[in-house]
Amino acid sequence: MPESTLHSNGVPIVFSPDLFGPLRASEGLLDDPQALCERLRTDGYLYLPGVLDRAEVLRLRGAYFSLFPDGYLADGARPEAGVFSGCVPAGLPEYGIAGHPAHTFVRSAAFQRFVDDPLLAGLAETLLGGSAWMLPRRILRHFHRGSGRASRAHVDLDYMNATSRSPRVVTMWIPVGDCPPRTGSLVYLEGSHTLEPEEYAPLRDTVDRPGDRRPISHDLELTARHLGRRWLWADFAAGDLMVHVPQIVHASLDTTTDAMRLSADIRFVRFDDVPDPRWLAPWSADDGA
Ligand SMILES: O=C(O)CCC(=O)C(=O)O
Repeated sequence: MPESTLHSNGVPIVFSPDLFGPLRASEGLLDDPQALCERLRTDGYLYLPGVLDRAEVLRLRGAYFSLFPDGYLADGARPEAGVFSGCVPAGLPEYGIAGHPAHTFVRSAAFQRFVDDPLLAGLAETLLGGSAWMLPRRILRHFHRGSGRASRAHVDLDYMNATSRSPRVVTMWIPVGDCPPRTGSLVYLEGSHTLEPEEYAPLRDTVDRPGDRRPISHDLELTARHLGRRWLWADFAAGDLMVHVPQIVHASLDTTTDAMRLSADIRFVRFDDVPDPRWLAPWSADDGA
């Protein structure tokens, strides 16, 4: 991408080589479990382009956007394209709460079938080194342009630490549709899984959500400069899969395209660990977890 300005939570960040770098792709290691585990340890993430069935992912996208009332999608756009009309129909419930399509969708057979892909469970077991299961709280994240919402810089462990700070969790982030940076892609702070939490603790004092100590920052440039690290990005496409460890700092960019951002994140834990009880029920945007 040429040098330009992106945003996250409405805060600008210049897309320049000192602040952004490319994610390293690891799909070539899929047949080598040891190398894959080593890569996850080294990078804190696995970027696996094209490992899922693109047509299947796009079908899921279409099934979700078909649930919206008339007027939400642009005139003539197929649900699979997920193009925003610019208008949120009156009466649509708050995002992700009971009655909203995202709340319905994570409880649907179509979504369950999709996340039950044996490739995902097999990969989790390889990476966790033993029998693993998927936590029932699976999040669907949908942003349209103008919503001013994105995920603040955070580590997953700060949201799953009720029982222990067990590192035996892997998160899988699945773009449900093409998701270049301007559509609101996920970005990872390079090598940040090796940081001590004390190193980013000072950033939490200026986060735009006073009273919540879990997010690290809503300001991605401040975060990058404070920690002297770049944000790693990719031009995600439907069919790509990201895996990350719960200690890596990540965030998302604002959606500024007509095409909407849709993704799912799911987490696997070892059978022999006690999971955080907040992740044992299906996701609802108002579950407070
Ligand atoms: O999709 C997002 O914006 C955030 C996802 C995330 O934080 C995760 O998958 O752990």
